[in-house]
Amino acid sequence: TKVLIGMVLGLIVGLGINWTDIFLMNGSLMMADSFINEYIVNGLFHVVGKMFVNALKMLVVPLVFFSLICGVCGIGDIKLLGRIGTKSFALYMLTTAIAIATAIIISASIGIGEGMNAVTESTFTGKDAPALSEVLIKIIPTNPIQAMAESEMLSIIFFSILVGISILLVGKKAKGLVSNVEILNEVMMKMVGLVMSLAPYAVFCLLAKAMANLGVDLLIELIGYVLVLIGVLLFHLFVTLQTVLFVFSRLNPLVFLKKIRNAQIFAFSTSSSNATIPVTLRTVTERMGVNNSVASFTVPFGATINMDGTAIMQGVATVFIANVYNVDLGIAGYLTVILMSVLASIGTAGVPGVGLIMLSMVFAQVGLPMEGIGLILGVDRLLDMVRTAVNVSGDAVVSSVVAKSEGKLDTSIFDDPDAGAFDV
Ligand code: DAS
Repeated sequence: TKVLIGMVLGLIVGLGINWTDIFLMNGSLMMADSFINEYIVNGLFHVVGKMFVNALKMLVVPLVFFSLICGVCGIGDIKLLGRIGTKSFALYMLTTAIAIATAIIISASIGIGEGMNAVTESTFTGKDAPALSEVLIKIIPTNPIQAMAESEMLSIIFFSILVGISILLVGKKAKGLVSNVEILNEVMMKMVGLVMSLAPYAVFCLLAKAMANLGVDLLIELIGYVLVLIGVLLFHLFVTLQTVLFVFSRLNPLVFLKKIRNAQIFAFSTSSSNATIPVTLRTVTERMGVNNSVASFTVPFGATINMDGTAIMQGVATVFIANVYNVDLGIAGYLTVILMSVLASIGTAGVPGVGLIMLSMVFAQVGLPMEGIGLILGVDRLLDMVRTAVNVSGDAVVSSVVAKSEGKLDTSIFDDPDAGAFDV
């Protein structure tokens, strides 16, 4: 709610300043107007907003590094990686890739954010999106520390996964190390929480500044962005995920949606897939009949590496900001965004607001201005709730499909709409 208040106040103050610019034509008030623009809008608001966006970027490298090692080590021993690990990993990546491709195709064909022609404060030299071959080669870092220093995220993701697998190969001796990495991951989640607690103030400043400079057409564009994003999220939830469910396992989609309602409600209200794990686990085992031997792996694994809703936000936001700032990403650019978002969703821990942190990483990779984050920050906290509910729905779909393929789905439970019903 504090973020929503920050958002509404930011819009009002920004619009107010924008309108005074129009009406303050006579001499005496001109001074006040230029003071407001000079020292408040492009002074205070600009500084606070920039500091918050920097704080988001500050979190990315350590967050991805520790949450990825944690996620891979969470797989347990390498043997478990076998059929269940490979199947769920492949399905998680498939649904995420379909999610973001859908998001990009729909938002690019609608053309959201076009005609805004916003300019960034810094003369934004849009570095051309790197060629895909270049992107693939860079996945393997020559110097992992340098990759971290330069936020080369694909290299960091590759290196972190390799570290995780290598720790597993060390076996029992590394038990202490694994628990230390888990603690460091927890430290990073707390740090995300600290930074996100500043979001209301940052949202106010970033939106007030953007509105003061861009006026009411930004508001109209933002409403378009929110509507398209929610539309794509719902399309993915009711069409894509149901199709995957039906194609792979002939399970009744309508019954499925009724059964996962509790997990979706909890995810919506907490905006955190991680916090929802206990509810998702209980839903998937007691309401859907997935055997615990599968669910205990696929649900936490999904909460860490599977983020269909987040990938959709990253697809829509990238198209929106590219159009607002008139940056032509081209096919190679969008393919890089799809690759980045799928990989970023692997490294995104399921806590509130991390999707936005990963978005700054995607923007950096394809050369979009960081200021763009400020434009959508205000509405993002609202959308985080919807996309987290979509994230956990994807976890539940893949858990059911993998269980069905392993003969570990109790269809008598699944087909009974009221089996295992419970309240959160
Ligand atoms: N809130 C994150 C989650 O828990 C998703 C996001 O931030 O995009 O899944």
